[in-house]
Amino acid sequence: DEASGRHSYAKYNDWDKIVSWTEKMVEKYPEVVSRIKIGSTAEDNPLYVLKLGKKDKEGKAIFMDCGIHAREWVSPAFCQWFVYQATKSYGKNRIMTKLLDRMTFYVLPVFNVDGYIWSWTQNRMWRKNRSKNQNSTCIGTDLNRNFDVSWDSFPNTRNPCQDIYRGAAPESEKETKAVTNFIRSHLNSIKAYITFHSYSQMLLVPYGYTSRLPPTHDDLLKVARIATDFLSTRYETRYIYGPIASTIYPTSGSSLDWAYDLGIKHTFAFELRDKGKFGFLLPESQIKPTCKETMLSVKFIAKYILKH
Ligand code: ING
Ligand code: ZN
Repeated sequence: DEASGRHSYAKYNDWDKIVSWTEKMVEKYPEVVSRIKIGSTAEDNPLYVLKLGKKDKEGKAIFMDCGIHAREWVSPAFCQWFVYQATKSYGKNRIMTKLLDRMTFYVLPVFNVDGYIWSWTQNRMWRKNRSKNQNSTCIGTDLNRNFDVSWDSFPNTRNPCQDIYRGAAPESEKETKAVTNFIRSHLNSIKAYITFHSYSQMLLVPYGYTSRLPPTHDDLLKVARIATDFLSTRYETRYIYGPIASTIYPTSGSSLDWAYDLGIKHTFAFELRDKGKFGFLLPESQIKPTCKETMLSVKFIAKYILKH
């Protein structure tokens, strides 16, 4: 039974295991890890951010979230891997030590907790959160259409029975609100926003709501190019990169566009493995390789942020 046994970085972990894992990380590495409850979900589960970095320092910060979509299980697996690698290399690996000494990583390992639980217990292919909708018996809002950026400009997000339902209003969802409040209150330090999805093997930059290119497009594209080059060095995994609208499809109300227009100049969305053979049902044997190659990209982005 998948739900029994211990937490493992090589397996998909259910929500209960992830919660006890967050506690364990704080206990094991109190100098560099703390846990912040940024809010709670529609079904009253806690939303936890792990704060990584040497205590009592100012400095630049990077906000990362995983699991905004329930069925994309390799995404939370990556956030757990990132925290694991960062903590265990602190004081051992020169680059990671420097990063944690000088900057802060805010890691939200599961954004859509209620949906994640639902995908484990009821419907493996669930995407949205689990909040009730008025005037519809269909459940859930797509949290990645619920942000206050060009919200509602695409009519295909208006149907509560669809997987890409935008919600009743921008930030109507408790999960969205918790994240946007947290980011807004740390805007002085947050210099980059990275969100992890699966699947497609892409590294996306703004915008999704328009085919217009953002003012810092050249810089974003350069970072994306080098980041995907680093990623491919480990297993030759091919990623494509570019703006959301032209690389995957046009979308409105996404966290990436919202974070960029809020003023966070470095925003990236990973679409992790694979390209469709297994899709959301990526075998556990691919978790570690996916995490290892992605780590190279994220470390490069972090180093770039520290320098610029
Ligand atoms: N893909 C993303 C989605 O929300 C995306 C693509 C990423 C759009 C970032 C906008 C911003 O549709 C998946 N697989 O969820
Ligand atoms: Zn997704």
